[in-house]
Amino acid sequence: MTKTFTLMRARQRDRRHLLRGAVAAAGAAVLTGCDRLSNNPSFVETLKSAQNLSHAAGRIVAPKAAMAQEFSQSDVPPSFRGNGTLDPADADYKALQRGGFADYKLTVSGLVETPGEYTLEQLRALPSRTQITRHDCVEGWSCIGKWKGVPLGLLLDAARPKAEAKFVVFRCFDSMDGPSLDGRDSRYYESIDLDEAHHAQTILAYDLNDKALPVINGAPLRCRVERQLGYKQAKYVKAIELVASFADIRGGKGGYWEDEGYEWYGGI
Ligand SMILES: Nc1nc2c(c(=O)[nH]1)N[C@H]1C(S)=C(S)[C@@H](COP(=O)(O)O)O[C@H]1N2
Ligand SMILES: [Mo]
Repeated sequence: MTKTFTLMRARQRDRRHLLRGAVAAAGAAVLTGCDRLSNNPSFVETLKSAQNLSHAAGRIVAPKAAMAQEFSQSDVPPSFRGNGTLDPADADYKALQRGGFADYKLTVSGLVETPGEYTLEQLRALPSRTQITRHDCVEGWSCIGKWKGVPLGLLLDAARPKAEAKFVVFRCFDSMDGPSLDGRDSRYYESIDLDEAHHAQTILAYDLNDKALPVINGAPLRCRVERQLGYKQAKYVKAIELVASFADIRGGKGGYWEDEGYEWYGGI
């Protein structure tokens, strides 16, 4: 699938979300009117400048506690597709991979009272959640998988976010433009807000389909944010960082694909 095509898809989604945003913004406005408003560039710019508006509208459609659909064991195909990075080339990742991830540590830092580090063994010893869900990629494919991992909310409770903390940023191992080309950081990253981070189905998964997470799917640890699209499901998670804003991180849009034009709230 070409980048142009995926960006086009992202723009179509964007437009749909702007429509929802318009509904929220105009309150009683009828949809046909909003459709026309969304074709008006200055109105669209106003909407875009309200950072969380489409996000807020998504919340009206899908309230905070809504659960993503869960499936049964018989719905799970024998293998789960891989997409995006399938085998990070970065030296630090390669070193951990050679050691079977025994030296892996997840770092929790940023706007928290108690920063911390967790080995995989420690993460596996914590209470876990298992969920069979459908992954939807904007490129037009879906796949059902059984994920097991530690609820992100649990790690956040342990870290005690400061009052200013609003988002969780996932820092990944894989460079998207080749490892450290000219020293520029192109590692995959993503972000979600604290409500989404505390949602029951938001987990850091270490198992897929009853086996340790394969490298193609993000070993040793990947995020599952089940109410959102594929690109939000950060693989190869190296660290989580709590921030008040992501405006000064990289392109400022809250994620690798967001910096390329995808929407920050990737609601399904
Ligand atoms: N670190 C990292 N996370 C990532 C990606 C990636 O390239 N690197 N691709 C994203 C996209 S677009 C999708 S659809 C899913 C693919 O997950 P899978 O390989 O388990 O199918 O991971 C998401 N998370
Ligand atoms: Mo994707």
